[in-house]
Amino acid sequence: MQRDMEVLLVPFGQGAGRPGSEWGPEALVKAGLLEKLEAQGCKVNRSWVVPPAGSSVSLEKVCAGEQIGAMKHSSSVRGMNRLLAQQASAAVRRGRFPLLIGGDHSLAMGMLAGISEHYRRLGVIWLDAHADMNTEATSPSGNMHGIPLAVAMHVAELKLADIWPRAQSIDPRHLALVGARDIDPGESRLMEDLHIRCFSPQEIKHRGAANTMLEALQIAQRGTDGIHLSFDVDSLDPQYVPGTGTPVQGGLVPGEIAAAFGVLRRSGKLTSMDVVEVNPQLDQPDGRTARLAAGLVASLFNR
Ligand code: EXY
Ligand code: MN
Ligand code: MN
Ligand code: MN
Repeated sequence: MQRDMEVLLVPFGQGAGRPGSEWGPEALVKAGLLEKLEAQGCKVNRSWVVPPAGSSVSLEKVCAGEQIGAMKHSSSVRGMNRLLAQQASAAVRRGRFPLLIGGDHSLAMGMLAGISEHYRRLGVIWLDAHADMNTEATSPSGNMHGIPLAVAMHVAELKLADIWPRAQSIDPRHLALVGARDIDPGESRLMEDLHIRCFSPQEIKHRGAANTMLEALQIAQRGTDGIHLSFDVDSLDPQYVPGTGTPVQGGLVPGEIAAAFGVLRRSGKLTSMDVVEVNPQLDQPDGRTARLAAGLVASLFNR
């Protein structure tokens, strides 16, 4: 895997239903993630993705635009993702490995929008307790972090192309969900219609995490020229990640994520990734969620 990295730190959490994930990047930096990557020989170019400090343009103004239906903070979410898409696209153009440190999961829209410009077909592995593919019409919460995959597949009102003009939509045939266990009715209908492969925690525990990730990797790499890993820390069981905003019982244990990441590391096939939904305001005082996430992400780049 490319070890010349563009680490995009995005302190933004308005896609989530509760505040706090905007402090995720700071917590992951404090947990030593960047030093861990450098210790594995990665060249870490870091940039904070916010409107230039002191600029007359506030984040709110950058994000001006009409509300999309009932989706909360939709104009600021879209604006922030436009900023991110520009930087993600530039990172790929520079030949670097884009790593997004969020922030809530709506930021995957900006990553996929900017990165997809540079690939004929981009595969996606979505590691998450949730399917994140409600549309504006089916979302039960109105929170934008619940729709990024519907946006990425161009089945929502909002499209990747609204975020980055040269974005390409993600083909559901190149998408694998790993760990999903809290799926809304609208999402399961979509998953059925689009024949999206979803590996539940039960299946993962039965087959083993490494075997499961091998199959997910085959799905994401068949006919594609790049693979994006979207790592939502709530894929882990809440007992290990108290610091996340939408915990769901029956999740994966750290050893399973580590085994799955070992398969991805050895494949060398990942071309970009994000780590999202760390919410330090909900974490234990010892910062265990950020520390666990930092260790797992760095393990993907072990020499
Ligand atoms: N499916 C629920 C919704 O759409 O509101 C919950 C989504 C949680 C999304 C988090 C990021 O994974
Ligand atoms: Mn809100
Ligand atoms: Mn998610
Ligand atoms: Mn989730």
